[in-house]
Amino acid sequence: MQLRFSDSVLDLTSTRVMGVLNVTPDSFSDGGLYAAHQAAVGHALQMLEDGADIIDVGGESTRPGAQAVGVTEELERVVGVIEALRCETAAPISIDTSKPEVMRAAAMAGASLINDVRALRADGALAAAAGLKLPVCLMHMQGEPRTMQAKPRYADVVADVLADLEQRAIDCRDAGIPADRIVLDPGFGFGKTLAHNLSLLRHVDAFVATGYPVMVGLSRKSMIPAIMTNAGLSPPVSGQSKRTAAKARERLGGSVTLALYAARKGAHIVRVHDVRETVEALTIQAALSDSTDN
Ligand code: 7PM
Repeated sequence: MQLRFSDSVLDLTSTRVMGVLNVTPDSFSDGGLYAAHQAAVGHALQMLEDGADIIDVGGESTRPGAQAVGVTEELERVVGVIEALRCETAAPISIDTSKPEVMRAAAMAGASLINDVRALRADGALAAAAGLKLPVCLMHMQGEPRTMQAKPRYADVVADVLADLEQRAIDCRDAGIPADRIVLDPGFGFGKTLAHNLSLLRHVDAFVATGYPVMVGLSRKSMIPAIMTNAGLSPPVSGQSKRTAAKARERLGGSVTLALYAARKGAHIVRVHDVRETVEALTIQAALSDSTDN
């Protein structure tokens, strides 16, 4: 299994790591856009040094209940970062967006992959992606970010999400995106309860069985504290008041554990914030499965 970019190929025989680069005003520096861009590029280069295989650049917060971001603002956030990063590295850069204008500008700036949590459902997105001839990651989401966690319902979450993604892959192929440019993602936390997320994770192999490369995003998601609370551990603290760094650290062990489990279930790409720790865990797991006893 491999993923073909326009100028390179990513071998997916072992699990690959996608590093998350959020370029939102709060995520890097309060010293203006230029300083934020510089900090973002620095962080991306650090993730590559730590072993990331792909950098996922995102300028729109898809957090449940988040404000929609306008095209101009999203373009301002991501295009400069992709251009600057492209000058520094040949590593594949992914653009996390649903907007066709952003897809086109990102591709011009050097992006190699389109990662869309709305699976190219926005007006013009499917045609834009097909025209750009870039590989696409189709993520499953039930509902819209603002309301998706209200009452997620499935008859059979694994079968339903799988059927939705397979249908979407067919729609994309009909629109001219070849099968070998399609990646599927169950969309953990996007219109799913904890029970839904756990079922999907236990059955990641069912997604792998489709023959498409499978990506998963579990890093720092709320299912981690949810599991701990259910186990009677880590009493829920007032989430809003807590500093981002403290929250991230609190979810590190859970994030690495979930990434490792998904990799064992055959996931080809794990999308993570904590690249160094994830690469370390995956490398150790690989050494344990590869080595012959003596
Ligand atoms: C707040 C909550 C901020 C959740 C950001 C998020 C995925 C993704 C995201 C995923 C793919 C995050 C999410 N999640 N793209 N973009 N798969 N393909 O945790 O699971 O980064 S945004």
